[in-house]
Amino acid sequence: MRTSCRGDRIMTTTRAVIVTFSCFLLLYSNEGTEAQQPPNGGPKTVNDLLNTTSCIEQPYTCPHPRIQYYLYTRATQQNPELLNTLKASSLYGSRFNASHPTKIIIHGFAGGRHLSPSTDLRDAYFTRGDYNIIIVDYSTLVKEPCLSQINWAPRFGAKCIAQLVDYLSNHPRGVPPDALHLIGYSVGAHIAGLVANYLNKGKLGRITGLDPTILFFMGNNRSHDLDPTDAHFIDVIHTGAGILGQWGPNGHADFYVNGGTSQPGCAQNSIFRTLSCDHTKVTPYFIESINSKAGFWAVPCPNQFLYYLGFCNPPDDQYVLMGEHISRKRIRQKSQVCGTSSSSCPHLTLQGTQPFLGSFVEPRSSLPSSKLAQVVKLLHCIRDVRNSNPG
Ligand SMILES: [Ca+2]
Repeated sequence: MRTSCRGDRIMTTTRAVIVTFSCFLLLYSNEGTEAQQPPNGGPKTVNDLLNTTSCIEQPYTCPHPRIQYYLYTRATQQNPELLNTLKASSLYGSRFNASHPTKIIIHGFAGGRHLSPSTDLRDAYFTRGDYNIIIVDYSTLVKEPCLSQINWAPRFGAKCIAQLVDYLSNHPRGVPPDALHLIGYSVGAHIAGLVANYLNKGKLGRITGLDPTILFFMGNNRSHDLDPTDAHFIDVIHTGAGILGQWGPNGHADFYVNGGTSQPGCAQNSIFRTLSCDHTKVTPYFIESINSKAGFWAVPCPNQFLYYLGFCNPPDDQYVLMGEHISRKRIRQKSQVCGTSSSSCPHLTLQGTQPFLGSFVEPRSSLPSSKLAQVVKLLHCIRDVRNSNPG
């Protein structure tokens, strides 16, 4: 018993250190291009993080004043409408149009409705056409970590967003859950998945997880994070997998950009900046995919090792599109072909009974796939040679 308690304390302390380290990495990452560094006198120790201004105060009921829903349409781009989920008149009086696609954006640490990627996502969609863009703004809760609520706060946020989904679903001018596309970045990706746990009826249409954070969610209980049961379709893009992002798989299709862990242009003079850069790089990839003519194309591949060895180089018709306009139908067909048999799709065994398409992405540009693979291999060789001769 004594050993067990001591073990528990060690585990708790270790977890607190990991969480704190990760929190600061996320906090200092450049999610919000206008994000400010914590002022002097901010939290400096683990104890300081137990009760910060980012902790949620009572009453713990939804809607909560620090979790707000701002509706943007092309007509109201500069003047969003604040939705009140307790009043039917709120949606009646808004520019919400059920005939337009509806996107719900959930930011991550140090994010907010005035910050990228929320703003860039919104602008990219309006460049494309008419949408209902709802940005969930909980910026005052993620200015700094609140360790005392570290497990509970994301669930509470998800519970409130589920109330928004129910509100839209029950409203005569609203839309059902399967018409919704939730886009979550970092911890926001997990919050999007957690929403499914609190819906009164229906199932979400689509969730896009942008590098779901590894923080907080390291167990095997899939009700605690983003998994394929949370929506009809879930696509996940990994750019900092295994460091600040989860390795996955989390969805029906998981995309590992450039191998999923390290991104071009992210070699910085600080390890903090390098790791956070890999994590945040996921947002420009997805944002660019909204209006990109070339698109980001992915090749199915069982694992990273085979990818780097150049064994994943299928014919053109095997590629799938990543991002907003994902080749959903083709991915579905592949999943059905693969089923859950480990003999035809060995990588399925990684996911148990869930269909999984392991994919690795390179921007395809106009090069044919075989030529592109040669270029990729050449770049990897140059990198390896450089790494082996640091001088
Ligand atoms: Ca889940």
